[in-house]
Amino acid sequence: MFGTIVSWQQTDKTVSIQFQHASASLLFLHDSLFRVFAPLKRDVFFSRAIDRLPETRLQCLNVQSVGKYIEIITASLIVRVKDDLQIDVYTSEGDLLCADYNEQRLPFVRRGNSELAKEEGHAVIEEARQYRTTIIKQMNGDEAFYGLGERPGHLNKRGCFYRNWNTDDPHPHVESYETLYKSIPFFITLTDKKAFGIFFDNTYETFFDFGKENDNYYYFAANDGNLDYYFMYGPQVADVIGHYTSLTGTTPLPQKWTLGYQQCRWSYPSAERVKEIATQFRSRNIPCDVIYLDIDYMDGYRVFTWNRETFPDPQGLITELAAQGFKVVTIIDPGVKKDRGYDVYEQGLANGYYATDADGVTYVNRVWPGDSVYPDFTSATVRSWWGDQHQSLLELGVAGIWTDMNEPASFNGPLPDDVQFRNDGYPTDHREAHNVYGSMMARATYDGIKKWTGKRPFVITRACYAGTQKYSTIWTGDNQSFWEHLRMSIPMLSNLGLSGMAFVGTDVGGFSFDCTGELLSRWVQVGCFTPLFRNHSAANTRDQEPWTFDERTEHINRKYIQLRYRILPYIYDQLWRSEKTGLPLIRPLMLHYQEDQLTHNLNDQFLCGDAVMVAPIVQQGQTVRQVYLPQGTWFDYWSKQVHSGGAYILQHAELDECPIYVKAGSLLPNNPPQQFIGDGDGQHLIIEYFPDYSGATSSYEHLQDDGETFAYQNGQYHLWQFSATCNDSEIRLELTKQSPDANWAETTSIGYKKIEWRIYDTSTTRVTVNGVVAEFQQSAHALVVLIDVP
Ligand code: MIG
Repeated sequence: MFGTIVSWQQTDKTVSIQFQHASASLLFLHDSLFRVFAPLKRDVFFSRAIDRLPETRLQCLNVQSVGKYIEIITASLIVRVKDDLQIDVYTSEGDLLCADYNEQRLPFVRRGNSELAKEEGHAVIEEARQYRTTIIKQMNGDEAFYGLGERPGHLNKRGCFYRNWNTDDPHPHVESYETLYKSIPFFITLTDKKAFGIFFDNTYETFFDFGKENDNYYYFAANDGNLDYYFMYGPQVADVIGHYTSLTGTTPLPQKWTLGYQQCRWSYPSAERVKEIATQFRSRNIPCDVIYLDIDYMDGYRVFTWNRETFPDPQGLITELAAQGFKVVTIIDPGVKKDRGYDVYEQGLANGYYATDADGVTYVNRVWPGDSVYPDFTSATVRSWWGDQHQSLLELGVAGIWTDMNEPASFNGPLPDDVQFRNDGYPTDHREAHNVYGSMMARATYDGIKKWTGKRPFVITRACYAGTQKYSTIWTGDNQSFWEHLRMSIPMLSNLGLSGMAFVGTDVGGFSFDCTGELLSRWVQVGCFTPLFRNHSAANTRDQEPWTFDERTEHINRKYIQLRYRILPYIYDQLWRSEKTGLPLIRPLMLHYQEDQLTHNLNDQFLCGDAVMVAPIVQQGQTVRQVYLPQGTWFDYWSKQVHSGGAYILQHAELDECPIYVKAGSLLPNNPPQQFIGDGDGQHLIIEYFPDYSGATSSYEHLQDDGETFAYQNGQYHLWQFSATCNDSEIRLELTKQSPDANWAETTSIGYKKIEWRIYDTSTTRVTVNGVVAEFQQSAHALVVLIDVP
């Protein structure tokens, strides 16, 4: 397609190459990060994922012609560009990382009578798919593939084929699904213990084959748009995620209450029912922060309205709930009811804010409200108008917005390709706008909430594109109350995390189908470690709130929801770090142990941050499972028994037990018991110390701020530094507090008065805190040291 190299030139960090038939360029942003660009569509930098390219950080860049190719050398890579824009990448030691495949594609032979099979309804794979742009990479042997956003199936995507075309399909999501609600055209290849990533920034339908067509190669492809991709070298997986999020952004620190337990249902039909639910939580002592209002709170599904019969006094309801420590989150769909006299519809129509058909006539399809029109979120003007629509909800005290159906969903068949969008100055059609529609809706919502509340916006979206993590948390859409879907949630959330989405969750208990007490018990054990912790279920399914099965299920729900509130400071700190590093909360073990092959295909365990490892039971009826402990020493969270890693163990776990392990040497901050975030005086913190006896000092940074606003970005926070050292004869504990904004620190009531250390050791006889000998008490597994903070 490009032909032979005719000439090239280097301008600063860019190498521009003229080929026989087209031109292309490589831009080096970092010694390990470069962009490959060919303006097949438009010759401008236009991205829905990247706000602006990061500043270049390059130690060196040497470009020269070597025989028939151009060789570009940075401090960590050797890149060879050949005819036809073939690119081979080596480490600076000369190890091949990634080479373009330059032979014919050779699909596996597929035997059998396809025509007949199709007649019975079997899915039949046709000939090799052809695309306008296909980048084919050579498979060298041991590659494993990760990322690519939200996918069913296993953690490692080798051997799989996927598409990116945001799709609302409420049928049971199974491994063969090529696409779901989200499009994140980014993947990580792990090969020879080294990781690199590729981000194909193209919002048209894109295609990724990781060796399904033939395992000699893997490819990514599109039928339109620019050729625009980024290559990022690790060698650590964490470095790759760092590069990817330096481009597309990180998940911002959310408000603290958003990390509490959340209860949802399609739908709580009336204010009365919502109050009943709230009362149940408090009287049963099950912590909860959020109750959702799904579509039935609206008047005839008209967005930004209330059904005054069932919700006669929204303000009163929200105030009453707030007094009990609950927040309300309402759903908002994109589809605006086509309805003369309905002001939202009228305003949008008068201003031409809706997507149109090819002739410029407002495009109509059908969703919940009946005939509906689609706001054109690809236009900044429309986004800002839409953001402003939330003012009335926010003024009532609505605390967050749940954006659904934004693939966009449509009941009268898919939107035609030629539906028109403004696309912020580059008018386009549905083919380019589809995959960013949800992302741009989330962005509009984020900006609206920020404008009208000044707080860190809580937006939860179903559809997204790369970069949506800047605006919104996501949930994985309509799963089912299947054990299979509980199992699937672990690799799915892990791959979302590797794809830059740090704030994620699934519907705990499963959305469609009927949950059971046992399934909910096991699901809440996983959910309590996922950043978005929301129980949700569909219309017509049986009740799924924590107390609606039997006493044992209720007890188990309470136990794990309480555990969540206990470890919440840890989760909050992890997300604060995430804003800086891009690393997710839910991590597959390969993220920290990529040198260990045994982690590469581990589907039923995950890390929560870097200190905690969860190996939940995800099989019906099971009470024993195999657990892989990677290298290091691990504490059983419950018994405090110590295991040596680099080994499999067999773990017994009754229904109320979730196997959890903490890495020796870890410090974990804990809350005292709470019913909701902000319950209690907030002046007591517990630090758990899991000693490793190495003599090395463990340390931990803990953020304490208002938990709601952006003030932490201006230094209005306390940074607590905890450290601990342990040998056979003594334990040394240290704590310091820094408050970058001294004026704030002097006047704020935010701060701890008491800090309780719980040290999981019973043999030590001497403990010091900041060098002073401290008194301690001995309990079954722990030494407890209580100190007053001056
Ligand atoms: O398909 O608003 O995924 O969470 O409860 C129905 C009703 C539309 C789909 C969402 C689901 C939500 C439901 N919505």
